[in-house]
Amino acid sequence: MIEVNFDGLIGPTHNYAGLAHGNLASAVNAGRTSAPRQAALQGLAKMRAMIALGLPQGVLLPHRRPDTDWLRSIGFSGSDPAVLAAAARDEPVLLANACSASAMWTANAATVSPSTDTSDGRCHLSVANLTTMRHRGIESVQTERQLRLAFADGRFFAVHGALPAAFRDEGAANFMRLTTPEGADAVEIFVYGEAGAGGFPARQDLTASQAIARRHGLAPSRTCFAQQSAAAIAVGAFHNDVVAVAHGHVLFAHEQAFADPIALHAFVRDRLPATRIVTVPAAEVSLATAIRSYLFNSQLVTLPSGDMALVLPQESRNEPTVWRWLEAEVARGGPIRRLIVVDVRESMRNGGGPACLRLRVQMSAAALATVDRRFLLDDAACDRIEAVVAAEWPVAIAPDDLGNPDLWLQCHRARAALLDALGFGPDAL
Ligand code: SUG
Repeated sequence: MIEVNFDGLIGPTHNYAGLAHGNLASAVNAGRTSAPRQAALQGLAKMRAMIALGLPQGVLLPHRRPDTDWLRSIGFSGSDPAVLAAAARDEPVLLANACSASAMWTANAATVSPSTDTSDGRCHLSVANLTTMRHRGIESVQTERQLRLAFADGRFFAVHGALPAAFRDEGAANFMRLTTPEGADAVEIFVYGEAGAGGFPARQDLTASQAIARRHGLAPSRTCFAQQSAAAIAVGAFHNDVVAVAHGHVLFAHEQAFADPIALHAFVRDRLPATRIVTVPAAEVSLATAIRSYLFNSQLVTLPSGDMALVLPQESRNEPTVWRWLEAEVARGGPIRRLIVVDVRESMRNGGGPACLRLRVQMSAAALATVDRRFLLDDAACDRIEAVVAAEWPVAIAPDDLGNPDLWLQCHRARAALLDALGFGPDAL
């Protein structure tokens, strides 16, 4: 099986509107001036870094923002400029929702079960409904369009639309998969939250996770539903992937990530005895520090050499206790052999680290050969994207700019230029 990371390219409307309750970075940075061009270039540099490591890399494209279709669905009418002008005048918060570039965090785009885990032997992808946050709930329509295009061959892939809104689902950010070292057997772990922790919403509920496991045809004996700890949600772990990450036979997690870590470890060890569980003790890195530094929102990847590397945000490098722990862990000879630091600061200020920016899809070579090439990157495709970003993406967006008609036009044009450069028709997505 080949694992491909599909990163969300950061869209031209990237801004700090403070829309995500319970996500501390979003709250702290609300009202700041954003740098969309720099943000997209940072994300692209991460994709290039992965390619340079010899890893296959894909991309998902920014959604059309401001989303005038969404504004029409809630009662604004007329041409695009009329819809946007009325929203700016009467409902600036709804306009901010319609402008959010949050589709960049593709770990929330869908949950993916590879073909080896499913009853029909196809790779199943369930689009996340993201209904807890209004600005994120907008995403599922365009996400589904892209996934249906990218993974169109029904012999290998099954794409499911979003669950009904009453089931709160935030996709792969609350999902982990572990395998034997050779990758033959796997378990899938769904992590859900209970409402009310610290007054913050739990954004993934158990019924949603169960529904996805059912749709994907997962074997109950190899599927686990683990509850996120209330302490983690209360200090800002709005998704499991800010306190834990799994890849291959390695589970890397904070000691306080789960409500019942002993039961989770037993489930995993029972089925996959070779699993390496790397736990960071609270006494060495507190939950608050882990969340501030986004230590666990890193990409755990297997390099072509067979060694595992952790792709971390610069913020982890800057946090002395975190970096000390990581260096000691590598020196101990654990499964993580290399630390690779990337700068995704613009995304981080909205609570999105390296792992938030990517959706993993594991597939066979035959399945990969059917994926729409326009969603797969090489250096030449990165160059094409970079040229459009450098020419078209806004340099800065201050909060008041969201009401500026010139910005709306610039952002719609920028995305259209990108679609054109990548060979998509104007209405393909
Ligand atoms: O849903 N931030 C996102 C960050 C998502 C991170 N993803 C993962 N952990 N996988 C969120 O909270 C902030 C946007 C704003 O405030 O304007 C935002 O939506």
